[in-house]
Amino acid sequence: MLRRHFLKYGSVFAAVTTASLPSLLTAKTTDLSDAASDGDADFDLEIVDVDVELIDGSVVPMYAFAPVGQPPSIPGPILRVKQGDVVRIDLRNSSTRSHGFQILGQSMSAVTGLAPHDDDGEDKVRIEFVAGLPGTYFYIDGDNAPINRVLGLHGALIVEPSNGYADGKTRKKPMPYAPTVAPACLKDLFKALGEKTINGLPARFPGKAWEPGREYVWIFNQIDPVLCRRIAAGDNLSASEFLEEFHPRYFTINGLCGLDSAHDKATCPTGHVGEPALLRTMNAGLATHSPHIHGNHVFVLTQSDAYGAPVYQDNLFEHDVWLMPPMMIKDVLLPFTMPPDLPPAPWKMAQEKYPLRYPMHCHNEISQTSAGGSYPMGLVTDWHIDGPLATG
Ligand SMILES: [Cu+2]
Repeated sequence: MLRRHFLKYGSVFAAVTTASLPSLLTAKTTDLSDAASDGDADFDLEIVDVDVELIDGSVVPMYAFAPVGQPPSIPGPILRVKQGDVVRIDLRNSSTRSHGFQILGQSMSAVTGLAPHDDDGEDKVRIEFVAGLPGTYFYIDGDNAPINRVLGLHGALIVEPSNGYADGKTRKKPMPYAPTVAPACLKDLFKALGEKTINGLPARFPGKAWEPGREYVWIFNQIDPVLCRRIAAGDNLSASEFLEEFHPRYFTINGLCGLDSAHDKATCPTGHVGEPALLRTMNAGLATHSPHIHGNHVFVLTQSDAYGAPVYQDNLFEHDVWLMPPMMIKDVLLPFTMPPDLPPAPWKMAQEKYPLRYPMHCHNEISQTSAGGSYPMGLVTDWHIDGPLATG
C-alpha cells in the first residue's frame, strides 16, 4: 500500500484553489514534544513519497517525514526533547526507495539502507539515544548524501535544558541552553533581557525576559524541479552529478516561499517591543544563504560545529546579516527592541501604526526569486512588532 501524498503549500491562495482536491494534506510543520516529562521521549515517524505544490502551482516529487498517522511535511515535524531524556524514534519507510536516518551532533548510530516496508507492520527500526547538550540539531536522511536530504528529508530536533536559567536560583531569567556550560556573556545577555535599568541607567532591553517556547524555527532549502523529476523517474544520480547539475529554482523557508512564508504564523515572528524571541535557523540545502533582518539586529548565540553540534558563542555581538552555509545551524536572538530610527514621541500617540512590519530576506539575491525570476517569491518572510513596550 505505497502511495504518494500530496503536499499543498500556499495558504494565501488556498481558499480559491484547494476546494476540489480530495487528497489535500496540510503542509504545516507540527511541533512534537514529549508531554510526559518522565525522562523518555518517544516518536513514531514514517518516510513517504510526496508531490509538493510550489508557489507557482507547479508540482515536484520529493520525500517527506510524517508523524505516523499524520500528514507529512517538509521540513519534517519538530522533535522537542529535554536534555538527558532517553529519546526513542521508531521509523518506518513507506517510500518506494530505501532511506536512512541520523541526527547530527548527537551520539547515536546512523540508520542506513532502510528498505521500503512490506506492510506487515513489523519492519520498523528503532533509534535510541540520550539527548545531549541543549540546542538545535538536524535530523536527516543521510543516505545518498546530499540527495535525500535536499529532496525533503530533513527536520529539527530541539533539545531543551533541564534547568535552563541564566540567573541560577532566582529562576527569573530562563535561557534555552545549559547554564553550567554556557559562557558568561551568553548568560549575561539572557539576564539583561527585561531589565529596565542597569546600574541606574536605562537598559538596552526593557520589557520581558525571554520565555521558554518563545521561538521560531527557520529551515532553509532549495529545490531543483528538474532533478526532483529525474530522480522520481528512476534516474540514479551520484552525489557528484547531483551537485554539478543542481540549479535550484525555488528557495524555501520552512518549505514556503515569498508571500506564503510571510503569512505563515509559525514562520513570521510577532510580538510587542520587549518580547525577545529565539530564532533557530538551519540550512538544509546546498546554497549558502545570508539572512538579513530589518528593524532589529540579532545576536548569534550558537553555531554548529563540523559534526552538527551547537557551539555556545563566547563573543556576542549584533549582526545585520548572518552567514548560513549548507548544513549550518545558528540560534539567533531577535531582541524585539524598539527600532532606533523611530522617534519615541509618535509611539505614545493614539494613532500608532501597529503592527510595524519588517522583512527578513536573504542577501544572496538569486534566492529572492522563484521559478527563475518571480520576485520576491523566494527566501523571504516578515516579522511584526504588534505594539509598544510589554512589561514582564
Ligand atoms: Cu533589506
